[in-house]
Order: sequence, then C-alpha cells, then structure tokens
Amino acid sequence: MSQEAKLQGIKRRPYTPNPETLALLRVSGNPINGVGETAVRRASPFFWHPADQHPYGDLQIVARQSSRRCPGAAEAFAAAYNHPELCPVAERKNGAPAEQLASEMKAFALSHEADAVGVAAMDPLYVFEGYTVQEPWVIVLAFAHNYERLREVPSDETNGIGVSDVGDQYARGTRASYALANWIRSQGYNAHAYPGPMADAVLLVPPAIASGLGELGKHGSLISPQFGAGVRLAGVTTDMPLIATAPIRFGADEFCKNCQACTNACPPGAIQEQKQTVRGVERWYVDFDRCIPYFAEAASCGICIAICPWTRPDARPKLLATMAQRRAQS
Ligand code: B12
Ligand code: SF4
Ligand code: SF4
Repeated sequence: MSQEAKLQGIKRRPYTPNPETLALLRVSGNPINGVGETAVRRASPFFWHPADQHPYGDLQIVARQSSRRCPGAAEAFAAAYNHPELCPVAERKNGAPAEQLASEMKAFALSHEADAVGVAAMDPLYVFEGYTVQEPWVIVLAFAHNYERLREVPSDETNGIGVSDVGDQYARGTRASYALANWIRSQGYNAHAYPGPMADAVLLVPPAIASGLGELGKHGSLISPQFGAGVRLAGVTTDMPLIATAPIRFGADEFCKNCQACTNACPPGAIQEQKQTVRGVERWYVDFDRCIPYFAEAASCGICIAICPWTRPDARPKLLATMAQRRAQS
C-alpha cells in the first residue's frame, strides 16, 4: 500500500484507548487549557512541563517510552536534548541600529539551520503561567520536516522513520536556537533559547503566528506557506533591539473551514470541527483528552500535520494560488 493510502486509511483504523493509558488521564486537560473561558489569560503549564506542574507526569512517561522503542528515535531525541552552555554576555554592545541588527540576526539564523525566522514583540500571553521572561523580543525559528519521512507516521517498533524525523528537527532547533542565542550574547545582548522538546517558558505557536510564520490550522498547529504544517518551532528571547515581522494571511484559516482531512484522519477523533472559545479567543481547538491517549501510545503521532494538504510539497503551490485567487476575487 502506498504511504498516501496508508495515511488515508487511518481514518478507518479502529482505535480504542488502552485502559491502562486511559487510567493515567486522571483529569480532563480541556478546562486546564481554558476551553469555554471568555476571559483572556495565560496558558497553564501543561504537558511536557515538569511532572509536579501538571497531572500528566505518568502519561508523559508512557509517551516517551513508546517513542523511544521506535528504531532511531532514542538517538534523534538524545541529540535534541544535548545543548551547549550559553556563553557570557559580551561587555561591549554592538550599537548598530535595530534594522541592521535584525538583518544580521536573520542572516545568522538562516545560515545556522533555521528555514524561516520571525520576530514578535514579547507578549505576556506567550509565557506560561508561573514563568518569567524578561526579554522584550521573541525570535521564532522554523525547521521544515522532511515530508517523505514525516509521512511515515505513526511510528512503531518496526518503523521509526516518522518519529525520528520529529527528533531530528528538534535537534536542529536545539543547535540553531543555542547558536543564535550565543551569537546575540557575543554582540552584548541577553538571549535565551527555547527549542523543546520540553515546553519550557514560551508557548511557541502564538508568537510564530504573530511574527508572520503562518496561520493556525484546524489541527491546532501552525501552517506555514513555505512548509505547510510539517514544521517545528524553536524560540530565542532577547533584549537586542529588533524589528517585528508582520503577521500574514494566505488563506489557511479559510481553507480549513471546508477541509476535513485532519478531522477524518485523526484516529481518536480529537480535532474539533468548529472553532471554540479558548482563554478568551475563538480559534481551532484539539480535544486534549482524545488526542493524548493515542499520542502517548503511538510514538508521537503527528498524523494531523502529515495529512494536511498544505504539508504536501506537490499540493502546496496549487493551494497557495487558489487561495490567492479567491482572496483577490472577494
Ligand atoms: C504540550 C504540547 C503538546 C501536547 C498538548 C497539546 C494541546 N494542544 O493540548 C501534546 C502532547 C498532545 C502535543 C501534541 C502535538 N504536538 Co505539541 N506541543 C506542546 C508544547 C510543548 C506546548 C503547547 C501547549 O502547552 N499546549 C496546551 C494549550 C496551550 O493548547 P491550546 O490552548 O489548545 O493552544 C494550542 C494552539 O491553539 C496554539 N495557541 C495557543 N494559544 C494561542 C492563542 C492564539 C490567539 C492562537 C491563534 C493560537 C494559540 O498553541 C497551542 C499548541 O498546542 C508545544 C511547544 C511550545 N513550547 O509551545 C508543542 C507544539 C505545539 N507541538 C507541536 C506538534 C507538531 C505536535 C504534534 C503534531 C505531535 C508531533 N508529532 O510533534 C501533536 C499535535 C496534536 C495537538 N493536540 O496539538 C509543535 C507545533 C509546530 C507547528 N507546526 O505549529 C510544537 C510547537 C512543538 C515544536 N517545538 O515545534 N503537543
Ligand atoms: S497528534 Fe493527536 S490530534 Fe493529531 S492526529 Fe494524532 S491523535 Fe489526532
Ligand atoms: S488538514 Fe485541512 S482542515 Fe486540517 S488543518 Fe490542514 S487544511 Fe485545515
């Protein structure tokens, strides 16, 4: 069977959560995420935070164990967690104007593994509740997945190609964000790196959207016009004077209203068909309680981002042209 057929066939694959996995979902994650709340607030520390900050520590262990059983995944994730030390901030500041510093910063990032770069003014909403970030800017770096590898998800003990690509892109994010933070420090400004795989202080999708890297898709992940949803993010916060990059609209949100590829393909049916009000904003939402048992058992999953038509290199240019035409006509 072709991989496309395999991905398409996933919607018909019956999935019943393992009772032992379900038993570890001790409380619903949707109220923690603020579903139905009309007031704007910061996100609560959630999955991939230290286990004493949320109720899913045991599920995190299951998720980590199932991915590490897949061939190649343990090595890929080990590289993602292996980061250098941050160097001291140089005493002498590079006093160039913000435009020049922003341009040098971008050139450095793009020549150190990042595939795209955005800059957003720091907003407290980008920082998880209970964490503090002092720097006024967040740089978001994007790393394209290898589509041929990503489309191999879900992974298992016999085929670890998809989850290994997840680990490999996290590893690129780690190398690139630390290299950039250290370059900024060498210019006399403070900087910290937030590459994942752990959540850490910074919620990455909202600043990625604000800085023009893409739009939010129905599957809850960013869709980039260059790479689709098969893209991983890393953050660098800094007090280096920079210039914010503008948000973009290229039709992804509109396209989602009539597409059901991810909702149909998601084995536990976690992707909500209608937008929800979440922490005061109406937007697409993925039901955590449905997603997480499958995610934990199926080695990182990622079916939703792999099946998204924007992720397919052959489909993306046509989609961009169609949506641009529709926008021009409306
Ligand atoms: C915790 C976490 C998870 C958890 C819980 C996610 C959830 N939605 O509940 C689990 C383990 C289930 C998960 C799964 C996946 N994740 Co995840 N996850 C994270 C992590 C570490 C924190 C996000 C979080 O706390 N979400 C919980 C609350 C805040 O979610 P939420 O309110 O529904 O908001 C989501 C979006 O709507 C958006 N968002 C938040 N606030 C706002 C506000 C506005 C105005 C808008 C427009 C959007 C927006 O960001 C949230 C992303 O989860 C981030 C990295 C990071 N530091 O940000 C990666 C991250 C979001 N995951 C990522 C990915 C790719 C996945 C998976 C496809 C798995 C995979 N193979 O990697 C699946 C997708 C399924 C899903 N449910 O989203 C990528 C997304 C890249 C992209 N293209 O956008 C990130 C950024 C990791 C990275 N470094 O690249 N994830
Ligand atoms: S990661 Fe979650 S939302 Fe995406 S397809 Fe898998 S189970 Fe569904
Ligand atoms: S698969 Fe379709 S509905 Fe889902 S995020 Fe992609 S374009 Fe939107």
